[in-house]
Amino acid sequence: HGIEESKRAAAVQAVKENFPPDPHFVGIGSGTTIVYVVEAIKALEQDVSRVGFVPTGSQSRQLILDAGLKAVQFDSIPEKAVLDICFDGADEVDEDLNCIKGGGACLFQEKLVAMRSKKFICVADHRKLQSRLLTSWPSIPIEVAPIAARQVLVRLRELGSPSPHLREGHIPKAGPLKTDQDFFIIDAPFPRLLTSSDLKSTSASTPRHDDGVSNNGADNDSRSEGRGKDGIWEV
Ligand code: DER
Repeated sequence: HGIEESKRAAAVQAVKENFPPDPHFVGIGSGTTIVYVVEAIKALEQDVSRVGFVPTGSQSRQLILDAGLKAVQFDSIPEKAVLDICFDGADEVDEDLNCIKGGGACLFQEKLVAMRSKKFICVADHRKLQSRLLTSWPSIPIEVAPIAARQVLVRLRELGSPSPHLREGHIPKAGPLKTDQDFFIIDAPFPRLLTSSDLKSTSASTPRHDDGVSNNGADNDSRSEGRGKDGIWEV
């Protein structure tokens, strides 16, 4: 099969095996594979005209509207309501179904929708499956508020990323790409996935100054609150 046929086959099977008989809200992810998921939903026998399809960004919303389906923005869902299911793609998946997401710079809304869904169906062709993450997708995308970007870059370097960097827009626009939330995307390459002990060990280190010099720990009392000498907060 060519790649497009593999994506379509994965999408058709995912919808056939998982689309609920009478859902109220269904999450629709971002990227190119999800196009085949919407196509498969449209091809279902059942009537989906009353289903609220919740987008994960402007591309996803356009896809829902172009398919003639009802789009319901995340903040319009009734307060106590949850989504019956959410379909989305991924950049890389391991055998435990851990995913790297964010290649399409929609990960904030994707996460919002996935976390509010009873079930998350990841639709990915064979290229995405690796024995461990960071094999074919070299970095971890992070969506960050512009004002926090510099501090997050510092922290990522402390966590061992050799070259975390802001993702540039691929359209003629000087400066970093902006997401649907008007946030930046940092891509942080890592040689291997961090473990919780990696995170514990670095966060236990003494707070660092901007110039990277560790303080002498003199302000132990403030460190207990996680705030370094010069106010840098350990995350
Ligand atoms: O950004 C994401 O996480 C998307 O789901 C996306 O990367 C998947 O893209 P694809 O279906 O075009 O490979």
